Amino acid sequence: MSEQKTVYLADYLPYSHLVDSVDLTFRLHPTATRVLARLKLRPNPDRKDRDHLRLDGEGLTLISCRLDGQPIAPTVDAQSLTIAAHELPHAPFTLETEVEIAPEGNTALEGLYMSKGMYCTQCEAEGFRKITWYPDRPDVMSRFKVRIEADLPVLLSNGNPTSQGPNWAEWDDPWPKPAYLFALVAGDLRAHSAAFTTASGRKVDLHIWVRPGDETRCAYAMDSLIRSMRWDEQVYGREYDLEVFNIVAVDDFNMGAMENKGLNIFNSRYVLASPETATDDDYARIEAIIAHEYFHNWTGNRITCRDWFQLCLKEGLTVFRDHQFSGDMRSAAVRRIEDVATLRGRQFREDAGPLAHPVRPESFIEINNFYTATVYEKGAEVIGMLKSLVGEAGYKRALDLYFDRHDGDAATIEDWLQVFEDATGRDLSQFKLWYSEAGTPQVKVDEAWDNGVYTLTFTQKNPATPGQPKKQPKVIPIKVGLLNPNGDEVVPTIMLEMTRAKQSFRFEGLAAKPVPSILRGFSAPVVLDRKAPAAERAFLLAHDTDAFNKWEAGRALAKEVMADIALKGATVTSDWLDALASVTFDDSLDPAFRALCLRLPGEDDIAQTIHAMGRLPDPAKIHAARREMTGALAVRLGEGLQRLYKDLDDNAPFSPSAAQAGRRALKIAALGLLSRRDGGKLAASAFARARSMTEEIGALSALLDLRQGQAELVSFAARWGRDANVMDKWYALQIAHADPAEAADLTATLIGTPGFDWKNPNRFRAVIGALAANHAGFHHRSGKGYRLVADWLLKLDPLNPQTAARVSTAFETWPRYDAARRRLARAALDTILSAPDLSGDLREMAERMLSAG
Ligand code: B3K
Ligand code: ZN
Repeated sequence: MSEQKTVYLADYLPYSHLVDSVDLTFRLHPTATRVLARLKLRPNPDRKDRDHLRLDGEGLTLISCRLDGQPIAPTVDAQSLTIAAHELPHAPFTLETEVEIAPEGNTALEGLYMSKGMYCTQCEAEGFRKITWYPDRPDVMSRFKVRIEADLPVLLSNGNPTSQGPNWAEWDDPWPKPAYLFALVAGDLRAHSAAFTTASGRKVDLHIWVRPGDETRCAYAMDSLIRSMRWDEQVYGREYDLEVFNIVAVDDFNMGAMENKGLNIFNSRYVLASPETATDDDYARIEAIIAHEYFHNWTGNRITCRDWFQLCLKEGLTVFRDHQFSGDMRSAAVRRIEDVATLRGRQFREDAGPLAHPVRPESFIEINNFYTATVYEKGAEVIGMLKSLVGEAGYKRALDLYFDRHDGDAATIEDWLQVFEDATGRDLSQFKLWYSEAGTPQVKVDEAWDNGVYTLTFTQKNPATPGQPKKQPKVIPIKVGLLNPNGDEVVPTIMLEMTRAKQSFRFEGLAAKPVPSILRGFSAPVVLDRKAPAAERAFLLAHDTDAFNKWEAGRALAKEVMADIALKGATVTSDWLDALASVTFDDSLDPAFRALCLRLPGEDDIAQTIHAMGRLPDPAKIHAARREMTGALAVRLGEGLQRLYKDLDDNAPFSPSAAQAGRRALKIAALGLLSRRDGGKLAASAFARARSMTEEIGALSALLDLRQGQAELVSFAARWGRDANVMDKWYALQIAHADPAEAADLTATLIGTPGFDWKNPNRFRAVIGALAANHAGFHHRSGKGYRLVADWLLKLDPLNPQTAARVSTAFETWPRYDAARRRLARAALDTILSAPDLSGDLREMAERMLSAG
């Protein structure tokens, strides 16, 4: 069991020594791998005190230790190896250790582990210490050379290959790096290869390594990689810096992917794609994640983080960059809407609950618990605001300066903000609050119209969050446009800069009271509090020139309708139905955009909205309200749906392009609604005729929503039973569409099937995670959902604490609900906490969640 120790940002101290070079030799064996490490060390001139040498290590069997060639007996405990200061030379010295580790038994998937006969590593954040004794912290950067010895055909590590022979290979990474970027892979793998010539004319060999048979499904990932490399040159002026770039796909992986220098390791679900096996969403995610990991080469690897509190320095910026990239590759408006929907669904939820924390936290127990939507998604939004405030040109100057000044550094948020101040002359002291204060600001909007003068008054409220009762006003860039009552835009987008708790902005010279379009492009991660009549929302949905706000108007209307039905038993309003009908059938609009408008707000989102209104959300009523709205929409759209479906159901050869994906998304949305009218006839035939996984899943979803599709589920499993990534969809889909009263029982039944390989994180998430994501099912009043998820978290925890802790966030919203549900959720969390030998990871999460009440 790991020890619960809180780490504080304020305690940062540079490391006692510098590591000039690291030579590693791996003699791979499933149960007895030997790791020989030769470190060249010298005292850190930045540390005036003469400190002892303390190296991190966990679960290592020390075989030998030599200092400058002489055997020594250092002090070793469960987490460290220490050599006392008086035993250390004042000058540079060499420390050699040999340890034994057992990758086969490593179920935590951190450090060196095995997945289906292949060796691979995951070191971020603190996994390198499970491989060898080392100062496992990001500010210790060093040059790594690696020798791998194993009876396997493919042996990979970071950097460039230097030499190889039968059963061995050597790698040299010329770029100093922290240990968390170390990687090693060994296995029987096949490559999909290509080449890239950088802007300055250097040739780079590109390889995507997969299990035999999968190499036919790598083309899209490779294409995404090449486009990412070109884009980073063109937009950020950043070139790749090694002779090879390797990507490896692995089936057992705790998260999406990892940006190890020159050797990215990916969850296979974010690499492998073919039209028959991957949905359009999968294609979009592959493109985004390939780009994200590649972009880390500069924002993360060449410039890394001084300590883990600075995580958003690389993650927020790299998410921001991958959003920009996807916006450039696809429809920027559609991407923005999707990104904001994710932000609200995950980060606003986090910010409103017991797990809320600042973009740059100030303390943690287990750093892996801070790879959160706040650090990533809100971290990216903060950079978006910074860019809005300093403008395109200012942003470019600041980024150029950042790369110039900090290449090779382990940097901080202070360094990051300093380059913006130096490049633009702007004082960012107030802006910095975005990094230190948690919580989503609420911005209330009031308007006044008087004698041709239109005034918008904003009032910001920054709600209390755990450990932060009082907040200060933030800088909020609010992009606004004004429309005439006839629908013309009278004031095109301008940015209002809010810096005080309450602030007014005047617009003069208007002939009529305008309709405001506020927070265009979602220019700040805030909640707008503005009462607007349904007719005005419908007007904006029809006329707004800002695509985000056009969508947002329909969204806000839908949310109001859903909340009214759930809370007051109201009926579906014709305002909303009519407004949505005109968007649905407006062929001048992008089909992808229309599909997004037809996607009703999620149930968790409505629960959050109702809670923010000071009311109790009832998951069953919210679920019923959403179904009722879908039914009413199907009736309102009527015969037009059939026509729309036919128009979109073309025979064009498959392309993963955003344009074709948008048409498919609209077609599937139409199919879902049509099914409400024809009892599922069309969906059943669409399933039988499906030519892509997107269509197959779309048709199956429509059937499952009608409580049909059993035969289709059987045929799907018969066809895809051998493909784990596809079968994950089969599990998750049934649970997502299950009747809330049956969701937990269905999950239990699926758990009983032989395919439920719960030690595989993807499968665990596809089953247990899917139940947690079925809002009304998980929060069903029986408490079955809570109990089942808690039981499985406890079962997974001893084997894979990181994934258990991650999935436990299912419980983060428990304080929102009624007393009976709260009691049940508390009981589930108490059961978790009372388990003997609970991991530090899951303990920290459960304790933080319980502290809310
Ligand atoms: N940097 C990794 C995440 C590591 C998570 C460690 N628990 C992937 C990414 O953000 O690109
Ligand atoms: Zn990242």
